[in-house]
Amino acid sequence: MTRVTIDPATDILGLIDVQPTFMPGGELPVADGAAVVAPINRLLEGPFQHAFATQDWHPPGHISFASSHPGRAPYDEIAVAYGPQTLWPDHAMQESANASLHPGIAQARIAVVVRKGTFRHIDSYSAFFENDRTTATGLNGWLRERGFRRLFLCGLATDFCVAWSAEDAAGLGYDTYVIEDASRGIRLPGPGNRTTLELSRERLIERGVRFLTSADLI
Ligand code: VGL
Ligand code: ZN
Repeated sequence: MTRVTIDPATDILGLIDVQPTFMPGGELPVADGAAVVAPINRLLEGPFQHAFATQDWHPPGHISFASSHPGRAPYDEIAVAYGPQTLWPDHAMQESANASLHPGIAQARIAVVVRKGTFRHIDSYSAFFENDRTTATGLNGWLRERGFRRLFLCGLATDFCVAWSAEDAAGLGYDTYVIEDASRGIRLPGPGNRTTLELSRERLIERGVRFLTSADLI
């Protein structure tokens, strides 16, 4: 990837679910998940002047919790009203300490925080739409009113919430980038002996999302 010069007026850094619940010691730990904090802080002190952050923020009994479906286990897939739903350990519990933004993140430049997954009967991976693909979070309106046109996404997990956010962002017409060294994936096994990380990367590239590392941004 060639270098990308950041224009702080129209480029924004998007922190997806940088919450201890998704890091080692949390309820749904992503391997090496805490490693995203240092590169994200460098980006927040460096080229970007504006960032948004999402927080996964689930009520008790949330539809995505395996514990809400008797006889089911985490990582099973079930059918719900809006399609397939992967089940997870209970995580990102509203108002729990592990659902806060990671306390090591420099928050000065985070202009808006969007909470998602707050409806008990709909999961939400994307920063833009809940998993029914129609309930909007409002982030698109905020970004447009503020004049942002290029989104640089990072955080947890690359193959779920970052990927779904990037796919929606590209579909909404933003120039969309994923910063790989500032993201980590869950890597569930998928079809054809491939992981959800590999599958999501391919799907995103097909949709015009570009992958880069934080060293490419100046
Ligand atoms: C996420 C699974 C369940 C994520 C959130 O942040 O990628 N994954 N909830
Ligand atoms: Zn969740």
